[in-house]
Amino acid sequence: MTIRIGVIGAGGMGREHIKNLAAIDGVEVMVVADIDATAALDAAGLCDAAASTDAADVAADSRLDGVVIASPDDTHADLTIVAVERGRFVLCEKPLASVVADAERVVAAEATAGRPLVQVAFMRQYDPAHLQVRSAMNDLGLVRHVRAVHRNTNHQWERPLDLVLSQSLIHDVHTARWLTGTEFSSITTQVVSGPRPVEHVVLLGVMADGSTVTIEFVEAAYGYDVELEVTCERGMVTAPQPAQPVVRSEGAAHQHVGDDWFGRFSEAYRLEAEDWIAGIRAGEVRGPTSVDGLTAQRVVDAAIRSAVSGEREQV
Ligand code: ISE
Repeated sequence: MTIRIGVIGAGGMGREHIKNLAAIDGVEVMVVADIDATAALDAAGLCDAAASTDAADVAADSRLDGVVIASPDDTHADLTIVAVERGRFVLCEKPLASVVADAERVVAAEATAGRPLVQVAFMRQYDPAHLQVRSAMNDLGLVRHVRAVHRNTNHQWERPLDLVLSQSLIHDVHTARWLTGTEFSSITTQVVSGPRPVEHVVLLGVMADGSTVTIEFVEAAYGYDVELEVTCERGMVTAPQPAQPVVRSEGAAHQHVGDDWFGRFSEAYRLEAEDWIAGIRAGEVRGPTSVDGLTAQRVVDAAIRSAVSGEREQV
């Protein structure tokens, strides 16, 4: 049976999903929507799809089995709800919503639909390096500490703290929940501003089982770089960096780091797309759920409160 997909949002992430979905046997990307007609046409051309400028129309399209939502963050919740109310499967880019109340509306709509339909694109769960960490943890006993470092090269952006948290660190929040299997109970935020409103953020989370999490974000000039380290009762595991050749020339040795997430997580995006489609075929959601999206948003909300109050905040 052919699985018919609509993609909303023809920016970088929308195009990444189109490329990966169109490469899967038995998948047809039927329509691509973007408010910018030229961008919609261009992205639709990647997979011979129709182009549309009406996102809500695509979310409601009864010919589709699934809808990918990769439009601006503040449109995610409403478009997801339109699709869910019509029984469509959704792969929604993170964040599920820009505020907790909207994420709660999505979870409520899915409950009313009576079956799981929404996957949130926390794609690190599919990253081979993250999966290796998780599997190595099996022999090391209980988790005591998770340390995540997230370095971005968004030099052109001047993001305020709420966007750094809801667009970037929300990934690390989800990773910590996924790896520890428990929830954040409190969080403390420290922010350092410089030329940009946010140069460096450190989050210290205490989990419900007493383990701790530190998440650091830095605007880095040299490249996009993500690190993960988990300390358990009987050992410690770090995520391997993607394999890259070491090139020696002109008296120096070089190893490519890359400057965006499309390179670093290309395999994760590909595996995420395959698993989402396999889930649609089986009539289930296999990856991170709407409740994961909502829970991560609540942690982000508490982190924002902590930055304002200067205190440790309950999640
Ligand atoms: C971006 O939106 C992403 O989703 C990337 O995965 C993340 O690492 C980056 O910080 C975000 O800006």
